Amino acid sequence: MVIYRATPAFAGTLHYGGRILFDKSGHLFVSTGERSDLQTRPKSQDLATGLGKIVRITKDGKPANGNPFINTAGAMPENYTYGHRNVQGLAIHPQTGDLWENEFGPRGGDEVNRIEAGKNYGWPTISYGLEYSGGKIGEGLTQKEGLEQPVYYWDPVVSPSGMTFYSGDLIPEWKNNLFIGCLSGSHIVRLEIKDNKVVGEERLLTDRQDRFRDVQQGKDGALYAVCDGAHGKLYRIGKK
Ligand SMILES: [Ca+2]
Repeated sequence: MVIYRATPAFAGTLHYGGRILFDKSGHLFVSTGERSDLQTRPKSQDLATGLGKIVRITKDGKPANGNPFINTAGAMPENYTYGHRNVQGLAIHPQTGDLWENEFGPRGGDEVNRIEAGKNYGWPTISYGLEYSGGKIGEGLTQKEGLEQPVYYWDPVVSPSGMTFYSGDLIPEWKNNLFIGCLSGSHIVRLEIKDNKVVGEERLLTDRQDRFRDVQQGKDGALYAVCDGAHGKLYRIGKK
């Protein structure tokens, strides 16, 4: 059964988003991409579409109660935030309960954002990246009134993918740190966060050349990371 379909359909093979996460009330956050093409890219800013969004839906696919655009004429009521490029990671901060995400930037400008209902995260109006050709994105702006700044960004890119906040007891010094699997970066990023700002970054397993697709916490308090590619591996990270 299809419970949600990101529309409009587009004949392409890039930027699907695709991450799914339950919130505390049992609703689903779902991320979508803007399908990469110059023709579909502006739809990140168009609330009448489901492209380049984080949506919030019930388990049977209806717009969740309290969604920010439920009463906005012409807007899809499933939409929760907009102005995203290709959201690959979703996680809820164990202390604040806030939703955080990461998304691919273009050439430069991979982002970590703290998500607040109804806000515009800027793509493609603002970005810390360039076109792959080296040209500017739009007017080449990095900031604009009314558009959210990322909490953190990378240039050069790391291609952030699945992520989780650590809440276990096995490695107490990692409590509430954000762990992000990186694809082209072929490492795991550990971010220390204080008062909603990143105050430290460490890169783990940098010598492996593995594409880290996702990282999650196990019931034993260890972190588990999966890799894609020809030699797909599962890592268990227990102690420093
Ligand atoms: Ca952004």
